[in-house]
Amino acid sequence: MSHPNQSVRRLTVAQALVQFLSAQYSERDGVRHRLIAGTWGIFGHGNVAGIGQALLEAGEEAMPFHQGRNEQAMVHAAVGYARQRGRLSTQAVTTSIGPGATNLVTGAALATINRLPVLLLPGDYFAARPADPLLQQLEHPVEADVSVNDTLRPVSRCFDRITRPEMLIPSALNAMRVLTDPAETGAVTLALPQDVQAEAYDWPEEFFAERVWHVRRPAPDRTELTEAVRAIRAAERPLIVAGGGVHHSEAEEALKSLVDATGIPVASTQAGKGSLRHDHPADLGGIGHTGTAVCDDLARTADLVIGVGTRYSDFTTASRTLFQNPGVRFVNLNITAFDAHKLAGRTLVADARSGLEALSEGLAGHHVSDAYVAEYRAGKERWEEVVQAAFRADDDNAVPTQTQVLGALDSVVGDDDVVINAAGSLPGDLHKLWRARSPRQYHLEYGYSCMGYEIPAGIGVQQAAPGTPVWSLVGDGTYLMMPTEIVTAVQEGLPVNLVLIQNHGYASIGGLSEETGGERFGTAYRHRAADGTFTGTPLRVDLAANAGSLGMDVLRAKTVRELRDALATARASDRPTCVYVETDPAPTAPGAEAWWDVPVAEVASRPAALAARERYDRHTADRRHHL
Ligand SMILES: Cc1ncc(C[n+]2csc(CCOP(=O)(O)OP(=O)(O)O)c2C)c(N)n1
Ligand SMILES: [Mg+2]
Repeated sequence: MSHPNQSVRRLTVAQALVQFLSAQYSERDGVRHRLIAGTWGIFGHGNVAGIGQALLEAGEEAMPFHQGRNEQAMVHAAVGYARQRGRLSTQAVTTSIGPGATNLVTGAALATINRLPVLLLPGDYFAARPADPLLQQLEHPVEADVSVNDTLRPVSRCFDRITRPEMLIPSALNAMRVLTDPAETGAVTLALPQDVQAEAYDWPEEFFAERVWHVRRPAPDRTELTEAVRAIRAAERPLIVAGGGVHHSEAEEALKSLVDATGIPVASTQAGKGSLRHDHPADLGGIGHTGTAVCDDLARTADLVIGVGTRYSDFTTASRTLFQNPGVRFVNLNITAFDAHKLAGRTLVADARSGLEALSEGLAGHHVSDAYVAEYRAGKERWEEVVQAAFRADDDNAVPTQTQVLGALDSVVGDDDVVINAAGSLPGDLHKLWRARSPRQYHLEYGYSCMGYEIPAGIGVQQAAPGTPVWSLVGDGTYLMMPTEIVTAVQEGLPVNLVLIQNHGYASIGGLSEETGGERFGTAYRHRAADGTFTGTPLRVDLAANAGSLGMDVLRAKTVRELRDALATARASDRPTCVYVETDPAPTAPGAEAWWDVPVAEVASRPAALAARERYDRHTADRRHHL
């Protein structure tokens, strides 16, 4: 189709998409960022001749290309990149058809749940259907237009399938809108049938013009603000719960100003930790099931909880058992009305920074009581002793426990080092113990808690923050789930550091299993014994040798002293380096201060489950509906 009075450029759909993406920018607070900073890809027949050819034609400057090993991992890398860049810049991921495309599902869910933008470009079956079924095609006997890519619909914030070239124009614009919308963002999927990718079309020149997407900071509604201020002024024991929205909005300074002026203490979720520096007198650390004693004590007695950019996950609310003050009320500052309404909260729908600034103005002259300040400061001091005890190693020549590993890391990192983790027993230990020194330091993916996020995310973070030491912390189970992107770090020359903690299986789920009557069934990495169970000797796998074989430098640390030295060496190195350590399983982490609801068998023959169910029933009695 030609466009009268418009100049046009004849390109394939794939070429047009790459050209379009190379000209998109985001802007917030007057600063411009390239929106799609690069494209990850693994090629197969679904994208090699379409997007692959288009990337080659565009060249590295127009669209940098990164080669991944696993499609899910490429999404993790893009997510890590986007989070480090404050959601103002992200990466695209191109895949083939079928298994390449469905490998995206886990990454897409992770991105969407964590509200982090990524652009997914899976190949799809021919739109014209010349010879069904093609290789890797699922033929649905009833719904002929279903493709395996439809599995991406529920995990995407926006999904489209480009079955005609001209569809790309509205669809690509809408995709950019969602990626840069602070309330809607997440995984954005444009499924690209392989014949359409290669088809030529006369594109209007304007489609390729630079386009800047303003990332808005909506201010609060006046009535909601007045009500929120009134509620906070009336509260005697207010507690701020800082969530990931504080970081996404870069609202840390605004939060600090509010807290400095009012004395209201801050508890943080996994996504929000680091909203205040750990040594700020009002920073009480993590809240909820993996929270600190001082936070959870305050949460139990708070009369007003001020949620800032939080989704109130079950870990935060201790499965709705944490906020026990009979009169407790919630004020929720959130950019999505969906989250602001949670726990029957008073809503303050706004950007976190705008909202906090408005609250500071409205609260001028207000300060919580001296007694309240003294109470939480004393609690903070007591918790600091818990941290020190967990980090301290009395014998430098002993095998470290896991919390001593964190203590050693704490002693070598600088203010800007980034520590990445997502699953296992580390998230709980880190939430309770880590001393976050800067807003981006504590990089915990705990929306999806996806084993295997850490290594690829480390690559994305390192790409976003060259020169910053990056630490991917992984357990042995997590390492085995997805070590493949080590090769990518080596290929890209990215000095990501790995701290690999060997404890021969799933310590976290083993503990959970024991608590819930499962007797650690199936959670240790051991040989099958004569009776058929996995209770034989530990598996003799050498994960350090594995990391070395993929191209990393490897340092094996057997003692606390060797560990500290190895961490310092890794930090100074300009090569990707793995610090491997076997840990002493003796528990040195503080126990849970609040409950987490994991249902236990209501009937069973084994005593462990019966005892666990009794405990469970006692806890469920504490559940509350906040109305
Ligand atoms: C992809 C994925 N599968 C399963 C789980 C459930 N899960 C959470 S932690 C964990 C074990 C992690 O083991 P490891 O990395 O060795 O850490 P450890 O528990 O020993 O600290 C499992 C299986 C998960 N979070 N992600
Ligand atoms: Mg383990």
